[in-house]
Amino acid sequence: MIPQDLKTLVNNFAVEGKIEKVAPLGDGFINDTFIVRTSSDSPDYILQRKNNYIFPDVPGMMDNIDKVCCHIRKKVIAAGGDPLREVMTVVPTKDGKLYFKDETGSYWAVTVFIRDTIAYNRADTPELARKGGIGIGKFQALLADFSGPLVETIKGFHNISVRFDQWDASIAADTVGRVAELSEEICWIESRRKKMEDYRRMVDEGLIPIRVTHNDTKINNILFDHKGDVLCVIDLDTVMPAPVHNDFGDAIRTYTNTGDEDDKCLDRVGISLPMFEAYTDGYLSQQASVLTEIELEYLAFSAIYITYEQVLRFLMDYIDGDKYYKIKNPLHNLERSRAQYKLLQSMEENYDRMCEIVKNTAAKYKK
Ligand code: GN1
Ligand code: MG
Repeated sequence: MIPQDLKTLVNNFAVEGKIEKVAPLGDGFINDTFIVRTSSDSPDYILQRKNNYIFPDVPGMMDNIDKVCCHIRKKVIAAGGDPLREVMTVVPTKDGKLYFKDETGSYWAVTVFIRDTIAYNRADTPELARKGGIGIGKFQALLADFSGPLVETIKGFHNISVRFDQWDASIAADTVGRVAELSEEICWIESRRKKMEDYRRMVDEGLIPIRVTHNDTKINNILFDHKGDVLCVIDLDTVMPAPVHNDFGDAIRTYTNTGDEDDKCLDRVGISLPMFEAYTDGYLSQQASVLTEIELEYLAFSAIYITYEQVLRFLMDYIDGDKYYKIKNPLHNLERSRAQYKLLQSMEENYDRMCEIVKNTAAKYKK
């Protein structure tokens, strides 16, 4: 779509000021994101084309996001914070809808752009990881009393049983004929299947509680301020009722990785225990007295669970012919899966130490 069309599109929303420029922003794997620059005294905005192959109910999703933001905004205001910086603001269309559906059927949404923030792809220091942990701990705490119903924006998002159903179907279909060359990688998944199902059974049986969680807490979904504190948690497309483990696990997957998510140089990839300890410390400083024993017991495991799931999801997308994640080269999903597998192995090797760190940190903060 050419920029002029995007300007016209943004004009369907109740934005302030004159739109000067609309330009692509970042390289998200799922949605298409643009920055909307306006005349100087008005806010800038984020425009997103929501991927409705992945999110089948965009109206339901936008309703979730708006409800969650309203809930958080009230608390930010009550605490004397800045509601335009500490929580996302959804900008409705001029006729009051939370999204705009264009003539091609694409869904678009606008939020206020938060200036002067920093986003990271990896934590540089334990101090940053600690602050990230505090941020997600607080985010969960802010939503602890959220009572409105939320739609499940992606069915069974981190439910490994649902992922196995998809996985079995992908392997059986083998639509682009890649299964034969992947016996080693497929074995990575199959050999750990039972362990993952055992965890999920505890969720299904109600032993592990369901709370409102973010479900995509990778570090670049968080905006930090210049002091290194978490300012605002963004990318709320997947906020849903789920176990807290999803948020802890996905954060550990990204904050502690010494390499990149798709690193081709596997020697660079592994878990940094100082980063793990720092994130755990920040997170439990907020949540230690809220979490149940079983939630604490499975925190370290959740990093393994979510990283395993990510190995599976990247590999499954490669098997499916790269339909889900945007890729930068034909082997990208396979490279991502291999790099995440290296991280998984490193977590498995360090698992006992991770459990010990969680236990000691919980004891430090438990009242
Ligand atoms: C996607 O949307 P984004 O880029 O923050 C994905 C996550 C994956 C992540 C892998 C809705 O996150 O689940 O963990 O890529 N989001 C969705 O980096 O599938
Ligand atoms: Mg994101």
